[in-house]
Amino acid sequence: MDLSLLDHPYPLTEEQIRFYREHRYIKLKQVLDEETLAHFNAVITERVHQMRTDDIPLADRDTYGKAFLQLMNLWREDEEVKKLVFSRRIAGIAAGLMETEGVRLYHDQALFKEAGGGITPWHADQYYWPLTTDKTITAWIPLQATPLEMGPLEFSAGSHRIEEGRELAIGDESEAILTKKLRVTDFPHVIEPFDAGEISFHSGWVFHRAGANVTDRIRKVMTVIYMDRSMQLKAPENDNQQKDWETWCPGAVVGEEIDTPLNPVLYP
Ligand SMILES: O=C(O)CCC(=O)C(=O)O
Repeated sequence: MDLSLLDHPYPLTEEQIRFYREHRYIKLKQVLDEETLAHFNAVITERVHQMRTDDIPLADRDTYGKAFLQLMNLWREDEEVKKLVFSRRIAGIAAGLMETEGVRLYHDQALFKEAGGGITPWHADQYYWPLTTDKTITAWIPLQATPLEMGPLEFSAGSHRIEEGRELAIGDESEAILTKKLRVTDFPHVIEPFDAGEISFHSGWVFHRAGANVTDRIRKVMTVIYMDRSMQLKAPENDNQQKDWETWCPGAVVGEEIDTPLNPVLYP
């Protein structure tokens, strides 16, 4: 399997960088080709099935649990998945959009929204992260074309400017409060399908959600979360940040660069 595309640069235009700076999300087409996508669809599906431990029926889960199966740091379990997570093409886009020289891995996760799976409530990711600056970005990589019925990622474009609501964990409350709050702002609510090979990038403080998967197929998505290469650890401000420190960067020291074996530099 020729995976050389994973190392080919994906040049960004000035316009794309400006768009991201303004809206803190962007969707980019043809980052991956159909062959590469099909390969990782198969590899990641297999790995998710191996790593999955619980088998609680959808109906018995809470809103977060109904949103997706969530498996983390697949790169450490699977050399093949690692090739996607360590892709210089995707990491280079992350660095370009954040207008930073280099990026490190924070962690990866597979997010599989099952057939009949529920919504992903509105939230901002960085509430969970003990990181000092907003130079953080998630590559959301659908492993198939994702029509509206499957629950593609939605964004409140530019909503990183709102501070109220950042303190909400993902759940019924964040969905209720943020739906109301975001409706009365001028930030456009972007709900669009994803083509095969299209990837979105969003920053840690922009609010986003996803609809339910009303199809009979799983919405398979891989995500890679990057941070500025010189990101420092901050003292945790809530239990989730404490847990993230222990899980994603154990050994990192408050006030120092997060340079642990779990956080390799992926670009340049
Ligand atoms: O895939 C989803 O439904 C939500 C993903 C998300 O919130 C994220 O990647 O930050």
